[in-house]
Amino acid sequence: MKKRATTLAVCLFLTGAGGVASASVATVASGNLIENGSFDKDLSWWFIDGSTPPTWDSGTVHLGSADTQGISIFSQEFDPYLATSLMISFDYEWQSPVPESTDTFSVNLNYTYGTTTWSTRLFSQTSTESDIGTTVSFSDTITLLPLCPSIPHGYELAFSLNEATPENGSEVKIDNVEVNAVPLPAAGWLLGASLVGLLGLRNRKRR
Ligand SMILES: [Ca+2]
Repeated sequence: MKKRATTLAVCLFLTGAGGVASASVATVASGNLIENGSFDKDLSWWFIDGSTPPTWDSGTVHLGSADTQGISIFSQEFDPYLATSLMISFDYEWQSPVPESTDTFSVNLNYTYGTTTWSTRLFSQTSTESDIGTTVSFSDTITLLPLCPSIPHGYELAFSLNEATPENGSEVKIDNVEVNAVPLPAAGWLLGASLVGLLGLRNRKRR
């Protein structure tokens, strides 16, 4: 009974603080939650997939290539710990030449609970919309569902390129992938502490 009360308090705390992104104090997790997001030496830590798998080149990862057709995918799972908001950023650059067909570059945030996966599209761009040869920095803050630490959960950041034809296929270069937890405001932690205290007190009185 006591264990259940404590778990409930932690979940309430997360719900109460959900979605607030502001100043200082209590950090949930510090630093980049993604491993090898700068692709210094290779593609280690990344899951590589698709009919035309990505390749490593000079400290960057490349989706697709000039003479391929198919899907190119790379992804990485991470644990947001107690974060309720994440700042996700990366740099991308469409390589020349201009593809003859319309190809699509997409980035998704996937959340798996049990056997169900939810997918949020963070970014999508076609080759005809692209600014070929220019490095563009993407950055966005995503509010997560309130997480209860006692429930298994998993997040995955996934990049993909869909190439329609092999004639002048697309190639997208990616670098500096970062996922950082947005710190909770101090008030959220105080609320959590007081809820745990209240539930603890109620438990003691029942005995
Ligand atoms: Ca790099």
